[in-house]
Amino acid sequence: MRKEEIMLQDYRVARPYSYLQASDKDLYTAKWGNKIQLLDLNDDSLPAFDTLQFGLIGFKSDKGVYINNGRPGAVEGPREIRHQLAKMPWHLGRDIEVYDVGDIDGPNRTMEQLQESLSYAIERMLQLNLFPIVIGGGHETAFGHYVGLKHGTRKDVSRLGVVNFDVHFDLRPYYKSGPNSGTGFRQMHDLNHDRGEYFKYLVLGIQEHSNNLNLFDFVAKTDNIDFLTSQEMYKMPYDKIREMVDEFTADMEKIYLTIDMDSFNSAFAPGVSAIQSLGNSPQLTLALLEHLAASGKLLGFDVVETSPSHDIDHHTANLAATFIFYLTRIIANTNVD
Ligand SMILES: [Mn+2]
Repeated sequence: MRKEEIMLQDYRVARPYSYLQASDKDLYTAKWGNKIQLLDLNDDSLPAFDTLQFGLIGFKSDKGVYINNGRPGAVEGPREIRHQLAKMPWHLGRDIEVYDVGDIDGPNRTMEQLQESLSYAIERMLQLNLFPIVIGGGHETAFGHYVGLKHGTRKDVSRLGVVNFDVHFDLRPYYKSGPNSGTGFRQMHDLNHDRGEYFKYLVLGIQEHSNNLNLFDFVAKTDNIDFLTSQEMYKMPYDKIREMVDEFTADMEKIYLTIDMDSFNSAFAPGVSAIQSLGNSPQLTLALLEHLAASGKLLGFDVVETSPSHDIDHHTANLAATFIFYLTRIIANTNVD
């Protein structure tokens, strides 16, 4: 009878993709592929988990990249990153589970419809006490993910901040082009500005040669948006970067974290929508990611813009999976209710 209550749009339950292997009870030899379980978000008989568990969801869209005149391909990111993740050893112990809840997928739907569908799926995950790990998709993933976190989190959390590892601000105005993969954070800004609500946004890894001057102008004129360029990060001691991040995120109650794979040098991440000849180092990024995760403030994170058809020997998908491996380990130890 109550079955009608939850009916997520554009939602595909995870199929037992070939990446999943038979269960291995021996935690010393198990891999992610032996441990990941499938879960149907539309099953309303599911009780919420008593303790925080992880939920993987794919966002199968590169429509925003296409509208933004980038090279498409990120629609296959979720499949390839899952394959890389499955091969990693299980370090999460016996009390943590990872559930693959499937994909948001709709080849004939608009980008905005898919973003809305993602936001409802994220709300449902929070309701179940599943920590959302969204596997993109173009960076249009971010707006859907963010809206879901904003609406789905406890009502007493009013200061949800945003940290983005990216070459681009993704703050482009969208009144002419319409929303796309380069406008998500402007949409977040506008959404909150119109409602008089909290918005704070930090971008780490900006490349001057990859952003128009009107974006630097917008950032300079707007409160609560800050950034470090990739070149600044290269020259700064690690502790200084960490201090800057800590200062900026100090008043955030919760953090939505997003990692654009195009923030890395193409030598590390060739399979992206927009290649980068300079770019952040994966190790520095990982150190900062671990630091952010250790704050206990992360509410959800995503890895976006992996484009398998442009990848070389799965380097980019593997790097994205590596971040999931390390982030989950820290979140499991710090986000204890
Ligand atoms: Mn981006």
